[in-house]
Amino acid sequence: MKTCKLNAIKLLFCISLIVGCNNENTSEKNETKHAASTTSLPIYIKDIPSNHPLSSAMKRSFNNYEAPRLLDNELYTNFKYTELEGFNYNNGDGTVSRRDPSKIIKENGQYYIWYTHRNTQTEPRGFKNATDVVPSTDWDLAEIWYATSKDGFTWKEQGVAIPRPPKPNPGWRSVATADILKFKNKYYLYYQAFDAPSGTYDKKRDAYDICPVTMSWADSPDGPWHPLNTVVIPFGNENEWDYRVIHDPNPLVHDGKIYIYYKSGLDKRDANRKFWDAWGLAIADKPEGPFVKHKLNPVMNSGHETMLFPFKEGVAAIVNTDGIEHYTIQYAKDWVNFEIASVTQLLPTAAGVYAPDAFDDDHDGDGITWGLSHFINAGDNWNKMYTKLGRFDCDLSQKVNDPSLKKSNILLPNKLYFSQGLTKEQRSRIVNREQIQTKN
Ligand code: AAL
Repeated sequence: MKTCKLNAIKLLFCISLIVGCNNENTSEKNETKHAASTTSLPIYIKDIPSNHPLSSAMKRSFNNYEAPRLLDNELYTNFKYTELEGFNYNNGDGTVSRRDPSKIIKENGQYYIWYTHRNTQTEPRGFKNATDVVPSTDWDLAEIWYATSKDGFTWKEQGVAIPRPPKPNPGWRSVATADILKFKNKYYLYYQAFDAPSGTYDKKRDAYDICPVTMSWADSPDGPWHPLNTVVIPFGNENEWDYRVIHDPNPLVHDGKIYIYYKSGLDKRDANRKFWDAWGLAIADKPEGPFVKHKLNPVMNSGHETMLFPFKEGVAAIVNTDGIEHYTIQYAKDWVNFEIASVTQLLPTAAGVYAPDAFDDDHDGDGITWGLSHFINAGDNWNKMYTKLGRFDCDLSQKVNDPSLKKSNILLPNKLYFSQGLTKEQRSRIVNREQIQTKN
């Protein structure tokens, strides 16, 4: 109801802007426009005259977002976080990690989630110190495990879904960062398959963290999983934007086809970290491919680990860190051309969302209200690097209306701000500059 009213206001407003523009050359209308411009903007949105002159910011409010007020914006939310029950992290000694959760699906009356699971003799020690049993990074020497839950808060770890296959099959070193697809009553896990410790520098590609994306399928979410053992999303050619890496496959179903969004990026992926993370789209008729890359790729210009779900007739994306449009929620009505729908804060990281209609392909996505996020540096100790899973709740659903989740003034503890302190070098640069200025 509320949305209809707002859409009506938006429509009226757009029409009025168009009408206003078309009439710009007639002197009669110019007089009206002039008359309107001497009046302040009315206090009620409904009272704004069709030809009232607007600043760029106000035009943007009506034209660029779902709704001008956060409270009415179905694609705005803040996020609440809850610790999970049921996962053991070996007292946070860095030897056990769970990260990069998949989407969550509900089958047989319970929720299922898959994730990167590492249980190694030591914490990650960098690729120079990696051995057959010592991991380089948090996602090295990992397997894909799964867990189930009745309520989404307490989870029961069920064990391995996709083990590391024997050498030389893709992923013999590590399998990580899986996402789930349900298609025609079969289940498909797409994931990254490493044949070297992640972090190893690949001279040919001038990049770290190289691995192909492959897939395993099963008749049941409990497995057994059958590996395809081939690359499903091919790397781009040299000089193409997605030549260096293909990461974070995220499958959905649209118009009877499999849509996989994946991360790659422009520029060198070396230690200077000057690369530009961006997202591509690859489409196939069948889960095993062949996947054809969209000619407008990349379709998103930001996001390290982007979370996607069907929304209305289009697809929405939670764009977390990295890139010019980080911390935004975006929407692509045509599943290709993304626009910013809102800007928000404290977003989940690399989360797996529970989108009940993720694979329904009914052009009427409701949205999401929860999922599991990962939290890197879980023990606040980079020398014992591990990641844990936690739950987030939000209101990005058309059916749910929780005004408390539409607030933007989230109070964070002061110590969080002061934990973002200056380095010694920054402090002395600032002090030196002050001293020079005082002398002058
Ligand atoms: C994640 C993802 C991919 C990367 C690594 C593990 O956040 O982007 O999965 O390879 O980091």
